Amino acid sequence: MEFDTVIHGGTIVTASERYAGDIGITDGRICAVAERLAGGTRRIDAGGRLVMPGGIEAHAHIAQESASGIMTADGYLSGSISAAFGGNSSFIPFAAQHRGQSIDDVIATYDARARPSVIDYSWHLIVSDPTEEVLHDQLPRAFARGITSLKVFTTYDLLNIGDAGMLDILSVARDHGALTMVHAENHAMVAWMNGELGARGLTAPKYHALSRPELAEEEAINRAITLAQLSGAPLFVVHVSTAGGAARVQRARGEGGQVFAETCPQYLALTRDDLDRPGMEGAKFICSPPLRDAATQDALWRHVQTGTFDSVSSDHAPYRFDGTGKLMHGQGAPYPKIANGMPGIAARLPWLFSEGVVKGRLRLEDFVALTSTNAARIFGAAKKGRITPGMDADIAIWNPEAVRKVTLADQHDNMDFTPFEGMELTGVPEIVMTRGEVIVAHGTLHGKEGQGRFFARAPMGRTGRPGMPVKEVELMRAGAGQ
Ligand code: DUC
Ligand code: ZN
Ligand code: ZN
Repeated sequence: MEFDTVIHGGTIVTASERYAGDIGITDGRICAVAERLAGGTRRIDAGGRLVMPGGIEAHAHIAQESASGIMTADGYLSGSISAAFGGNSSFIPFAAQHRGQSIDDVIATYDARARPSVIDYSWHLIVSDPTEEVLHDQLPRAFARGITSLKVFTTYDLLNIGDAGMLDILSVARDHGALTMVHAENHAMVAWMNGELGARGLTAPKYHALSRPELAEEEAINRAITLAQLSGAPLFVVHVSTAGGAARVQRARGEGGQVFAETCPQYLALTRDDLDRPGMEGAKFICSPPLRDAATQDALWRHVQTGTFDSVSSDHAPYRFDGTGKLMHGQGAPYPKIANGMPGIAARLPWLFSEGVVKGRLRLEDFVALTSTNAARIFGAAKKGRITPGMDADIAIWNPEAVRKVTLADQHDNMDFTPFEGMELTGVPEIVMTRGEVIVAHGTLHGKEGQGRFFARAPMGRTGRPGMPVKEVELMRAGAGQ
């Protein structure tokens, strides 16, 4: 067999095992994995390093306007380059519907925006306006195109769709094998806290953390899971930041629910103390849900280690520390006027490798599962996230011993700060490939603008999760002969 490329001499790591082996690649696909492979037009010597599936970033905001109209600093060129330097071969950012927009127009817009991408991409929709047409005409068309996941919000004035809207969306998604993701925080509790803090004149960045209590997330996760249970739909809870929220996910799974969840490095690496940096510096650390405390970090780590979280995603939401982003409402803006979100697409994998694998919290196989394989499985990326014949050759070769300090320049994004600045991390993705093409090698970009491709995703299967039956719904169905 002749190969375009052979990667040889590495330790292949998958979500289930590690072994010494070579990988043969032809036409962008893995076509052989064996102890030793001869040939190859190009031979890449992995030199004993780790050869893993390239990361799949399943939560990133790229070329996306917030509901209040602030554009992210990264478009698909800089966002994908930053992702690639961070060890990712593909990503699934959001395509956001704002009220009044049709889903078809949203997809056409992001189709154009994503063209410069260096890595492969798909989208999760954000649905903020679930009209009859959206539910029964536009969404099914998007699902048929392979955009098989969507996100809803329980908070923010312009995004929150309410419990009834959520039930409508969950039901439509269920009928088409699509997955509903949820940003879960109780809107009224946050609004009430904003009022209480404002009345006391407490509007510096650090009060953002108080304005969105852990209780608000725990309540909304419980409610989202309960609504998913009633509608019999699968659910993915994004950016879980609380022990109570994670425990609720864990309980639902124990009861048979098809409930998935992620957390993010910032909730494990940073605390609300970071919001209390001098002057407006704290604004850099404003994200929602907010950073918590050390006890919550410990609890979240336990959930990462014991499988409550399927993935660790960056929630890359790049708003610069200037008038285009964080400081759009001026230097002394009160926290409710400061854009929510922080960058992290390049830092996600090196941070998790260093703090997880190198510090002995995670096995290498867990790292692969949490950063690539699980996202591929859950979001229906059938050709990605695994090293086995037939898969896209999306591969990252890691030097597990190289030590690097996080700098802004190393993020290769369009930001003017990184919240991970100065952290010393062990483990570097030295070579990153997308469909057999080297896009990053030893700190140099080889990927070309526009070389990334959209990938369609499959609907979800239901096998293996019995679900959480609801008596009354079963009686209703029986009564209707369904
Ligand atoms: N939720 C996100 O997922 N990202 C940025 C801001 C937010 O509220
Ligand atoms: Zn969110
Ligand atoms: Zn997000």
